[in-house]
Amino acid sequence: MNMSVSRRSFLKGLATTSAVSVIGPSLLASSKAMAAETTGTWKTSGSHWGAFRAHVYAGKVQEIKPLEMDKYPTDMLNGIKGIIYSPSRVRYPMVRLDWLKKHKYSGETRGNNRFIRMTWDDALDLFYRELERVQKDYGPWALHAGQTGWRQTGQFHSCTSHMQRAVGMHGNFITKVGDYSTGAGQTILPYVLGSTEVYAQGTSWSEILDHSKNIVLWATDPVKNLQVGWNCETHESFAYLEQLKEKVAKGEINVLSVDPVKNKTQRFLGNDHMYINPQTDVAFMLAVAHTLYTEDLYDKEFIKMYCLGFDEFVPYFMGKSKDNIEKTPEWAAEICGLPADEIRDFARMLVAERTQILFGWCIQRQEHGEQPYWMGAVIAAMVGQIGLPGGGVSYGHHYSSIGVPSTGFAAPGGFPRNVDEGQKPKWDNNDFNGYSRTIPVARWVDCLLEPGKEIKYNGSKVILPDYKMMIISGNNPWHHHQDRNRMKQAFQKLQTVVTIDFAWTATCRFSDIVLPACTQFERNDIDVYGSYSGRGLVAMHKLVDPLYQSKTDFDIFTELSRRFGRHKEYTRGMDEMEWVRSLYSDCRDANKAKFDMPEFDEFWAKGVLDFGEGTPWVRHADFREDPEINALGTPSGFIEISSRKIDRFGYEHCQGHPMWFEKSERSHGGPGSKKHPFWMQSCHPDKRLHSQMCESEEMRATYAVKGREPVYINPKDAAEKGIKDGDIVRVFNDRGQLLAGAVLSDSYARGVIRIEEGAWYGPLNEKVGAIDTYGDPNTLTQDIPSSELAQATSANTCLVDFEKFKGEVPPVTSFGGPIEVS
Ligand SMILES: Nc1nc2c(c(=O)[nH]1)N[C@H]1C(S)=C(S)[C@@H](COP(=O)(O)OP(=O)(O)OC[C@H]3O[C@@H](n4cnc5c(=O)[nH]c(N)nc54)[C@H](O)[C@@H]3O)O[C@H]1N2
Ligand SMILES: Nc1nc2c(c(=O)[nH]1)N[C@H]1C(S)=C(S)[C@@H](COP(=O)(O)OP(=O)(O)OC[C@H]3O[C@@H](n4cnc5c(=O)[nH]c(N)nc54)[C@H](O)[C@@H]3O)O[C@H]1N2
Ligand SMILES: [Mo]
Repeated sequence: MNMSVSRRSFLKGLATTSAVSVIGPSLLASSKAMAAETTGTWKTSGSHWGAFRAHVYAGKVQEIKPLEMDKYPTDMLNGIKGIIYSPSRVRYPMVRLDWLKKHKYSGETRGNNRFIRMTWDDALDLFYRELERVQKDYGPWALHAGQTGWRQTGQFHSCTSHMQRAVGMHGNFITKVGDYSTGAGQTILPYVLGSTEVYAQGTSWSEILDHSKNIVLWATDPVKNLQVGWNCETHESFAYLEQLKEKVAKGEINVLSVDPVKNKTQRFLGNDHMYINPQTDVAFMLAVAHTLYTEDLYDKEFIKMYCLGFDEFVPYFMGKSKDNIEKTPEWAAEICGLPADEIRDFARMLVAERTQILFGWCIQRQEHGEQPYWMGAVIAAMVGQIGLPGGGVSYGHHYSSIGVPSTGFAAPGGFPRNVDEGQKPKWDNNDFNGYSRTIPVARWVDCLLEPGKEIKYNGSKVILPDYKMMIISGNNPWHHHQDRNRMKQAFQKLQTVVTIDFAWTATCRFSDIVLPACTQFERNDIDVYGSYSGRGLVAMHKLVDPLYQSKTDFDIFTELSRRFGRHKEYTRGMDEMEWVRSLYSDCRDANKAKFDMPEFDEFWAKGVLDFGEGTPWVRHADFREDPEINALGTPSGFIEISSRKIDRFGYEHCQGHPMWFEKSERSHGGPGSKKHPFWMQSCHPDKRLHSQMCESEEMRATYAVKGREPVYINPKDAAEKGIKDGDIVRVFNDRGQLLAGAVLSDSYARGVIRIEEGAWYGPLNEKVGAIDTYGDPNTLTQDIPSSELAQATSANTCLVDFEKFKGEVPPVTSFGGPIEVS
């Protein structure tokens, strides 16, 4: 398949594309939202989508408008009411019929969604009975309560902490290391740059705007992804992105996107674009290194003073070691689809002027995902601008206000996740039966399918535990994990699954006991305003009382711990508002010397506290100034272009220096592409936070196609298959099949399709292989590790094919809760 490559010279820059304004203060300014209300009250709260004021009247949230401080609110605020009043809410404690009635836990019918209603007392008794049984009959290795995720915001109510503290007071359990976001990146970069980098504050946007002449947006879509934050998002980054757009238009900064897709940021900035074949960035980068080296353009001084292992690496790209292939631009062109001359031009551009490279994270959520990040650091080192304002490499500017200067003020703490010091669990048993008690996060399904197997992980060995019970809170594994049909098989082996959620997700469908939590809008809390900027604090006022029979996670786990006499230790004798006040008061004390925070009541009434702007900063400037005193956290203290430590692990798929590895599935002529020619990327959704808000009917109406999740397809690819905009399409591979609604768009290169992650899984029935009626991309993704180093998810190493769906279209089964039986 031939890929259309942008031949415009990015060196001369200046795209004339008319940029569509996708962000702006007018976003939510409906006349209704601005109208003065005479009845009801306005309350303040915060969320992953930003801070807002809510008009509450007659016990109902009537409307939501952004906080005045937020100049770039996301239209996802419009989806909040749809979360609270979703037909998919978990209303009552529910227990799976077959699990309750039949013997041996009835794993074979798990997922049939048939549940019966229970009283809170009965449901919690059952939950407690199962905890007891598992600790008594097996031991701590038989319980997995370690999976975490995007709990709603609020420092006190952070729900996974509540679950793990209460369950931890009862007994020990299996937990995880790493995460789905940056599993490969956060594992490799400490060896190379001395920290995870992905979760570190980056060079301030103001420094980038003032000093960069080139910005490479490498697999990153900040305009889409900065709509949400881990804590309450301020959206201050968008002010800088607007300035960047002006500078692009004036020709003051050349911005170049390296991506198989013209993404939302590229369309907003109107910058130049390099289409690259998916998953081939490392081949491209090796050829860039080859060019810098053979044209003698690289910074020898920088390599000598700040780096280690360059000499061991050179023979690899010069064709003198390992595969003995010289990594010339001509070699790379065959793989990555970029003409050799463009690769050379790109290398020359990097060193000609100050260049800032900004990576996103999707590129490491693939097989060998460690390599692009390592190789990216090597390129940046050869360019020699690490530690200079507007130069070097960043791995986080699309995330949670990274790049907005930090204020440095202390944030409020949270509810403790662990048991208090000196306390022991009721079942004080640390015998894990030879199994590992911590597993790499994405390998939890492997445990069920291959219990006892020994796997390699980051220099150590992990023995996969044979767990029998799982407790899920604040995450949605039937969204976040890969390969649904494999998960179905694995879940049949589980004895008991308990899920605590407010939304009846596919995870609830595949559980045995489901407990109704309330949403964050039904409880009081406090949050940081600006995850990395630490701009201020937000009061999270309870908007309405918990709906139906839902309770706060705090109340649920108080009641659970009461069953083994630990509720007083669990709550420390404090109720919700006492906790919120005490978190505020500790924060006030911590900041006393620097900032005079008001009394709690004053803060609470006002709703927000502004610490003011932070101080601009340049990442790695201190290291550049003195690499001995400010040594990096790598084994040598220097940037490690080759790593002896990794080399000594002796891994096949992550060796002593960055390398190009062919993928198990790769489009554009790569392995598997004859049978399933299309690369499916499952990027993060523009109008959701993962699976959160998919339940919002108002929001779904803005993007769904005939009630299905969109699949984005290049118009020529669609035409060849007789598919038109709005058609229902069956997307499939050997792992599964789903229905989705076609959206044709030139933004997608030929051979590339996108289905956004987080679409609610809606299997036609519980059987392995059943078609997914709504369009969850993880019905098709591979459940394989990035490598022996990180064992991270490789969701984006995935090939599929598709066709126009013929025949009777089945109804979507994802929404509306369980089938209630009596
Ligand atoms: N194919 C593919 N898969 C992916 C990704 C990808 O790019 N492609 N991305 C991965 C990444 S980076 C991530 S971070 C994960 C995200 O995976 P998750 O964090 O599991 O995804 P969410 O949809 O945010 O799930 C959060 C769940 O917690 C519930 N919840 C929220 N707040 C509360 C609360 O206060 N109390 C209770 N009891 N429940 C609550 C929500 O209703 C929701 O069901 O997905 C991963 N999966
Ligand atoms: N709106 C919204 N924002 C979010 C989230 C959300 O759910 N919704 N989730 C948050 C979370 S938890 C995370 S982890 C981050 C995720 O942040 P990322 O993982 O960085 O985001 P993605 O949108 O998945 O991908 C970014 C870009 O990478 C490109 N890309 C993918 N594969 C390749 C490749 O092989 N080569 C190249 N060159 N480019 C490639 C995609 O086309 C896309 O434009 O987003 C955060 N922000
Ligand atoms: Mo993530």
